[in-house]
Amino acid sequence: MSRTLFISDLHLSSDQPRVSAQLFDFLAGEARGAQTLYILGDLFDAWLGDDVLDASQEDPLARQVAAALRALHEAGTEVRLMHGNRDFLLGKGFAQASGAALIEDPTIVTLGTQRVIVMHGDTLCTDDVAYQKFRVMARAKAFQDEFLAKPLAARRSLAQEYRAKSEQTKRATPEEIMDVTPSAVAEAFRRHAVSCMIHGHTHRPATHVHEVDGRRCERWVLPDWDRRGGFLVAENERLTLERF
Ligand code: LP5
Ligand code: MN
Repeated sequence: MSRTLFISDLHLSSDQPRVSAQLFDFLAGEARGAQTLYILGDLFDAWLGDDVLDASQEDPLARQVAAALRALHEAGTEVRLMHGNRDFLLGKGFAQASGAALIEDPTIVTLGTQRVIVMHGDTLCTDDVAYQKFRVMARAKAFQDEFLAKPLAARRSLAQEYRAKSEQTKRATPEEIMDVTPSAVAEAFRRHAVSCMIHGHTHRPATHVHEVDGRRCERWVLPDWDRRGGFLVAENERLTLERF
């Protein structure tokens, strides 16, 4: 039987060593023997550029995570990595160091006999207009090139500023705005002709059933790892959400 695992929203940072420890346990334990591990965005709390992997950098977390993913990859599990809204600057350097393959958002995956759409989830939050504006800016190549050309210390302080602004904006934004927009979910099921979706980002782990043009569709939302993490396991097309 083919076993596929999905995780997202770990938000790894050196301030939260417990979460990194949980990931290292997961990669050395539960994940071994799986055919594929999908990481659907926000593996890191903020990714400032692949040069954080350089041996000259004081913080070893990025190197440790890359090494742990590489060990899983070398043990025979394919690791596939999608960008989130915090770590969309993960690039070829990280892919090479970790053995992970960067995948597009969205990607269509085949589980057993079923085609499934996997995504980070932020693109489904179309009512969050302030965020979608930020997203367009942050994903523009010119903006990223300019950011990446700055010294690491300057990037770190800009990222802190963005994070603070984000936390401030979120406090003033109604909860339902920050959840997925139902019409965007329906549109994704329709456009990709799938009836199963897996995503993270909203930190609201659940299984939702949607009816789209008379079709029964399932949407699986992955948990974040900030308080209590977990993963989704697919054994052929059978999905189960597991919490730690
Ligand atoms: O991330 P989270 O969970 O707090 O909230 C998200 C949305 N916010 C974001 C912004 C990120 O947190 C910013 C951190 C990025 C770190 C990467 C560093 C590399 C940057 C490189 C740039 C090329 O994604 C939040 C959503 C929420 O999810 C729910 O979906 O609501 O969106 C907002 O809060 C909207 C805000 O308008 C975002 C504002 C960000 C700052 C804007 C720039 C301000 C200019 C600062 C001065 C230079
Ligand atoms: Mn996210």
